[in-house]
Amino acid sequence: MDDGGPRLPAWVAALIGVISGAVALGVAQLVAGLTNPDASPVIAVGGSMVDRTPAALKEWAIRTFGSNDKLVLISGIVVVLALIAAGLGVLSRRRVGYGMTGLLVFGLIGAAAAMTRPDAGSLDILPSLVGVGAGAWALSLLIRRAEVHPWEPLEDAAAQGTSAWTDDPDAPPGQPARTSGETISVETPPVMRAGDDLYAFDRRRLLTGAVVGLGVAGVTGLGGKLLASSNNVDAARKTLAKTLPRPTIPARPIPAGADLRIKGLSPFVTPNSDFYRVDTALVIPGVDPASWTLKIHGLVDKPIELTFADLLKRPLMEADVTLTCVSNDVGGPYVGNARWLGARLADLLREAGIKPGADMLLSTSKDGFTAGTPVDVVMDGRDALLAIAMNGEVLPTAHGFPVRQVVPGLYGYVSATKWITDLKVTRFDQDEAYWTPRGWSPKGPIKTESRIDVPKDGDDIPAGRTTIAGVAWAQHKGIAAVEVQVDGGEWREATLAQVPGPDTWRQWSIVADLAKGKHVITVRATDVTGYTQTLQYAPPAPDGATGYHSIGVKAG
Ligand SMILES: Nc1nc2c(c(=O)[nH]1)N[C@H]1C(S)=C(S)[C@@H](COP(=O)(O)O)O[C@H]1N2
Ligand SMILES: [Mo]
Repeated sequence: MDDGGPRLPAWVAALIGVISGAVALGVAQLVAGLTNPDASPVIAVGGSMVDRTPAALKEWAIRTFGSNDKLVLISGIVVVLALIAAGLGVLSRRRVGYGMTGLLVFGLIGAAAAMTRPDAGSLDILPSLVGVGAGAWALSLLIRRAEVHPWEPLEDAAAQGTSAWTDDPDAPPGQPARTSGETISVETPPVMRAGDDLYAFDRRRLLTGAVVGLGVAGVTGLGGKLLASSNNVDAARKTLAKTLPRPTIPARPIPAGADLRIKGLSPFVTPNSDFYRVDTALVIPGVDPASWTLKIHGLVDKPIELTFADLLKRPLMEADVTLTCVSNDVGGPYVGNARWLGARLADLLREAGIKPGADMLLSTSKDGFTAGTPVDVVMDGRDALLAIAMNGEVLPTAHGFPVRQVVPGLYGYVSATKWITDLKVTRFDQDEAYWTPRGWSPKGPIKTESRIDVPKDGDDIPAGRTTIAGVAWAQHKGIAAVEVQVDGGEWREATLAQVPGPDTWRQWSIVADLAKGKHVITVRATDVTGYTQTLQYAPPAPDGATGYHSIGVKAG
């Protein structure tokens, strides 16, 4: 219902809505920073959206945006929220209560999302609710500040003893107008005719209100972000870096011939900073090793609960293992090789005592992600680890600090749980891991694949002798041969680099003589079991891509 006064222009109301929304989010961020960063409404809603995203859409997002997929999602949510807030502002012209109700609804959605996150605590309701309160307060304040009523003198005008309101609607905005015989200053609100509605607002009060509102939103939002990142996890990583235990069982040195050192070819060891990152976490979970524990329970004789100190006291071993993401399409980037330091999973499980009939190891992360790993794979002697370090460095937070699982030969989604906190020994017919109900196969052995790194697809290269090089992987089997074909001709065997074992990728290279013109170069690998990767293309879903990687180049 109208209060009878002239209404604010729609854009002013929309602006007020957006500023109030920003105040709500900023304050929510601050409260989240003080309590739990994951409980920020945008992060919580985004997280729920990630968990509800159909596999095909997730696939598309990873393909299209790569590791920026999270940034794109958050930006999208913020844009949608800004549009909604603008709409609520416009509604508030009719009655502030409409805008307030709208804000409350969004606060409840945020609170519901935060409360239903897998790692939710009872305090997680606070950021959304306090944020909405602040937003509602900002909304009513800004609307009241900006509105001008014919019967109310303007603040500035009143100070000058003049009435701001003009009875001459045709008076040009910002110009002194005659009102009841008095003149007023340039502070006169613009008064315009639009249809039959008289729109007016107090420009100066709106401006100061907007600046203060944006200031509050910015300061609280930034403060919340700072609080969230200045937690003790970084400090704990630094302390651990000084006391990182030495391996009881060091890995064999990486053979000198493992890296062919060809420009453009993936280095044998992927630096941590270049290592691909794939996970469902919008905010990297902060897990303090001082309070970290790992429960091993389920179908075991003796459940175990391990502290981080307990883990460090165990014999630690190193292993060179190449991780691969099931979402990696043919020729894709989601594969990387690192030296991991950790405790042997099989030893721990043996201590707990696996009961007959158990065939699945369900690992759970701090943020609720789960992976289901076949028990027989973990127990067959391969270097399945609870890893605490990566390439000689404390595990980076993005890669699972303080502890993650690494199992050679299995795609990450069924084995490589980061920020791991729980291990349940169970059965595939009794439990389901995160990606299974989302359309991905319950089991995910890595498929034998190969990739051309140099030249790149679409490159212009000089005609004549050209080095073609890349990587091939068949973890826990090992790569036996790589062949390269130019323009559908004969398959020629590439030179293979050395490898420390069967669990890493293997570099390869070959020299080809390319005449002037366009060429298609294709690669295929054969693993140690004698299996040659299939030509048949399969997309990543449901259990990993297959097909030959081909590139096109122009020699000139
Ligand atoms: N907690 C958690 N762990 C996770 C995931 C996840 O979403 N959450 N994704 C898995 C997937 S799909 C892959 S491919 C690997 C990637 O590990 P990286 O990010 O260290 O490369 O982590 C695995 N571990
Ligand atoms: Mo993955």
